[in-house]
Amino acid sequence: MVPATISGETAAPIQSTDTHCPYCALQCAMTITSGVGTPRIAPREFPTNRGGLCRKGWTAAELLSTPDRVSSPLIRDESGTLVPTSWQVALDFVAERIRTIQGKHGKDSVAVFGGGGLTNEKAYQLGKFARIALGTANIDYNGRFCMSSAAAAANRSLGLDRGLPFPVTDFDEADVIMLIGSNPAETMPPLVGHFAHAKNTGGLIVLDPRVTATAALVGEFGEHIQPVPGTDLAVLLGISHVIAFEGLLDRDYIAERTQGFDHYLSALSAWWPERTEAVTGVPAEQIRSVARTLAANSPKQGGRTFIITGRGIEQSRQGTDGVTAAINLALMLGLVGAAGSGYGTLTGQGNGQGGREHGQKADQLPGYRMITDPDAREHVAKVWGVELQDLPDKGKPAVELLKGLGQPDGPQALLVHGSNIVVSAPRSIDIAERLRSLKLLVICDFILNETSQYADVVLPVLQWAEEDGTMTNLEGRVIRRKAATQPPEHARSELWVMRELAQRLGAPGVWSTDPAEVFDELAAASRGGKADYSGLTHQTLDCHEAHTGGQPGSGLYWPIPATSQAGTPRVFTHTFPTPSGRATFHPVQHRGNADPITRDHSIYLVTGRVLEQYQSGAQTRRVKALTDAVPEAYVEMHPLLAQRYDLQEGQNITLKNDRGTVAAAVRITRNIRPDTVFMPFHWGHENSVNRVINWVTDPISGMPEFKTATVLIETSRTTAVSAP
Ligand SMILES: Nc1nc2c(c(=O)[nH]1)N[C@H]1C(S)=C(S)[C@@H](COP(=O)(O)OP(=O)(O)OC[C@H]3O[C@@H](n4cnc5c(=O)[nH]c(N)nc54)[C@H](O)[C@@H]3O)O[C@H]1N2
Ligand SMILES: Nc1nc2c(c(=O)[nH]1)N[C@H]1C(S)=C(S)[C@@H](COP(=O)(O)OP(=O)(O)OC[C@H]3O[C@@H](n4cnc5c(=O)[nH]c(N)nc54)[C@H](O)[C@@H]3O)O[C@H]1N2
Ligand code: SF4
Ligand SMILES: [Mo]
Repeated sequence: MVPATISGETAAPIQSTDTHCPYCALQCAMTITSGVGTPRIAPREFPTNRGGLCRKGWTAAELLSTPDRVSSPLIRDESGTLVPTSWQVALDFVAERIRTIQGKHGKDSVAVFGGGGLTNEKAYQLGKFARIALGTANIDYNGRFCMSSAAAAANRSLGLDRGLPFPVTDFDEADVIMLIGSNPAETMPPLVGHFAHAKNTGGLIVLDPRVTATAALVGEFGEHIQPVPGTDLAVLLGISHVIAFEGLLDRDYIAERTQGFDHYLSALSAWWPERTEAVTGVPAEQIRSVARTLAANSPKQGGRTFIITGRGIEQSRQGTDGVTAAINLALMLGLVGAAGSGYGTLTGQGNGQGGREHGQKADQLPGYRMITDPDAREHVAKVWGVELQDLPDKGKPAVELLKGLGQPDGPQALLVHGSNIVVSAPRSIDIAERLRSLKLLVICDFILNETSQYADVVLPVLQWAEEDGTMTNLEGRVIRRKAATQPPEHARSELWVMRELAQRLGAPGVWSTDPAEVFDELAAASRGGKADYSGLTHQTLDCHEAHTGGQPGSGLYWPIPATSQAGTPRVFTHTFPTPSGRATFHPVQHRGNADPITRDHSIYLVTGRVLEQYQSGAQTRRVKALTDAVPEAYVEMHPLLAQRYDLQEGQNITLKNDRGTVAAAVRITRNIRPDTVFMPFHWGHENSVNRVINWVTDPISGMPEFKTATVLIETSRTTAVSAP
């Protein structure tokens, strides 16, 4: 912090602190000025946001002093009310209940659910806490709902999952950027500034069933592909077919840097453009023209092209294969690792990248090590000071874990750090039932979100601007988050909460509450792993982020081994971290959605986000300017569909399927396919779209099918029309 005083104001000390936004993975840089009234936020020059912020970033300080902040630990009393209590009583109660439940049902009967918004230090400590303080295998987190398909595909094909294997500034010179199921104009607005060159030269290609704010940028010369929801994989096979059979491949690259292409070629042969059109609704001519544009701008032709995936293709039961098709296309064109070109995914949550590297994923240990790898286990057990046999095996991925809650063989207790499950998990009505059947639900949060209504204990923790730590953004750039404001009296850091519980449970090992010390331990645990942070400390990061010589600081990209202490802005430039050093073409086939269109009146539902709300809405629905901008749940539909059901703008309707119903107001727009409706997932209770979303998962990644489902439309007048 830099203390200062502003003349003319009373003598309150003014603190200005350079830090980063609490929300998405772009991690825009900002300065917080605190000391008088609500802290003020100003954007800061940084390579990702270049002095810009979106509306959520500008208003992020408001939540720090929200009137409904949890002001003391809460325990549910016999009448069912959450009542204030002391930290001592709350922690003793939680530890005692955990001991009793584990005594009766075994160690794995206590589960942990983490979040991609936690700092690296908290995510690391949570993984360690679960494994050696609770001794449970059952820890997973909301990143399973977010990045798991992209991660699984990148690991399988390229040997490494670093969301963007290059800096976002590489987009600046791009000729072509193809965005598959991604809407950054709403989900990461300052990122779109990096697309200016591609946009201005007609090189933006957007795949989305809706004319999103991003699709609207393609202009006259770019391409908006509007597929039937859930068919992107087939579109990509169709494009790849044209590239292969028109001889537009980069044969030298395929020969030198990849393996398995011939096998893939045979999988492509069935996807000629006209067949692809029949499956996807995308005109054969558009498939041909996009394939030719991509090839004409590939590195072989002296061009610079990026293929990028987002949740639109990833959140599906074939999400891993969908991303694999995108990677295969990028490999055919010689993009991956070439200068000024590449494949990547846009990681979502603030620490969505770091959150998947340091051990809160069911099958991982810190440093992106696998918990099933004997060498990794030995290394981490040593750092944690425990015997090898004391490390549990891999746990269940999120959906499986949540489905099992309260079931005879499933977890009987759950600790939640940074997720609002009853709004954001699929099939949320059933998930709520599972939460109700638990013997213990403990929620660490700073507000009472919708999931708290099922909690036995709520522990009030610190918010982003109140604690130190590090975050790893969508480029794998490790940056510093800094304490800028004073926390309220009764809130405590999660590192402290974990230490207190670990001690009460008689856990082995060291439980520091100092983020810099926890980071040093994380760095040691990650040493030699794929995501190696061993060359980093809070202090070195502070130097790298400092503004020097008029240049904005920039953090460091992992891997950052202790031996070099230098970052790695670009990976894959010379080799792939696979046994052969090559990337692999994995053959994939289109299987389609789990929900079939079988009934006369069923329509596609797609889900996603709006600029002004974040995730389950727990945070942004408490910020006035954001809620004024988008106050309630809505369903977007085409005028033709509205006409068919005789619906007016603003009318309340219900979407229904076998899993439940969801209520929302109609918004009529031409920006969507007439057979499809769109609903954001930022609201709870009867307005939570996840009440109708399937919990079927991708067999490789465990990702549920969030993006698409089929529903019937019901209104008081149209019930008869829409009945099956
Ligand atoms: N404003 C805002 N910004 C955010 C967030 C937020 O909640 N609000 N969350 C952050 C997080 S965690 C994430 S993961 C990212 C997500 O960032 P994005 O991936 O950009 O966001 P989404 O809106 O979830 O999905 C993108 C698009 O997928 C489309 N889509 C739906 N079904 C299909 C399909 O079958 N095929 C294709 N091609 N597209 C489809 C939707 O129409 C939507 O426009 O955003 C981050 N930024
Ligand atoms: N239908 C549908 N469902 C979806 C998606 C979709 O596109 N469609 N997207 C999915 C995706 S990509 C994601 S990422 C998830 C996100 O959905 P959730 O996992 O519900 O994420 P948030 O709404 O960000 O919930 C964060 C909660 O943690 C609290 N919190 C914030 N920071 C901290 C912290 O540091 N510590 C603790 N203890 N608490 C904190 C907040 O107050 C809030 O209550 O939703 C998924 N669900
Ligand atoms: S784009 Fe993301 S990081 Fe930047 S201000 Fe908006 S929410 Fe914050
Ligand atoms: Mo996400």
